[in-house]
Amino acid sequence: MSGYTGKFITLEGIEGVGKTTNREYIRSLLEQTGKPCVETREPGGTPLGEALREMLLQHSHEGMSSDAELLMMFAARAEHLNKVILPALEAGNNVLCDRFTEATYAYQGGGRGINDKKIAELENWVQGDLRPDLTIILDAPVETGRERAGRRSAPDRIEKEQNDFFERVRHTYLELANHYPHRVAVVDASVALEKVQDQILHVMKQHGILD
Ligand code: Z5A
Repeated sequence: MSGYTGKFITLEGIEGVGKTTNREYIRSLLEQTGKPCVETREPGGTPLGEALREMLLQHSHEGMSSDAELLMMFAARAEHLNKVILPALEAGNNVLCDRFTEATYAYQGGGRGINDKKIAELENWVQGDLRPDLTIILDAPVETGRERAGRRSAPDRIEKEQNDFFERVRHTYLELANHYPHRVAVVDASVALEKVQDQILHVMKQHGILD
């Protein structure tokens, strides 16, 4: 839990499940709490983070080692926390972040096979006790997500991985929800948008984010 008066909400899932599509809706729900909402994303959210994002996603860095990828995610996160997330929470705002550390467990842990103890060490170092108040995992079969994402743009360096990589990512997300049910919720994102948003509203109420 963030321990701040504003809420720290993160949005997760494999590519194409609707994170970007649902951000505006979640933001409007958070604004019902009477506090402004700072919307941001990872990797990115700061000039340094966005530069690291470009290096992480562009094809010119094919073959990057998994450890380098992991450390760049946390370098971007350290900057993001210090310059954006913590100041926003300290000022009493809600923060809505498109991906955060659960993505690292899913992609670098589940996808790349890095031991989750290494990830937990970095998480504790960079974040201290800070954890999101609620992580919403938009879940859909890999084929559905990839088909939706493929309609939108050409794959980046991570998106060009094979289906088995994304199956491991999806599986790790679902495991995280099983381990941390008090702060990680799964929404079935394979259904029509209206039904996805009904579920989002429900989990936000269930987890005490909204009355
Ligand atoms: N990454 C990592 O490896 N480790 C980390 O620690 C972090 C990140 C933080 C960038 O993420 C990459 O960074 C990501 C993980 C890695 N790589 N991958 N793969 P990103 O979030 O910027 O990129 P993304 O995951 O590829 O997001 P996306 O492709 O933009 O997907 P999305 O935002 O979830 O989907 P969308 O754009 O909202 O929707 C896609 C399409 O589906 C669009 O046409 C919508 O209109 C449509 N859509 C959405 N919902 C529905 C429903 N319900 N029905 C029908 N159609 C729908």
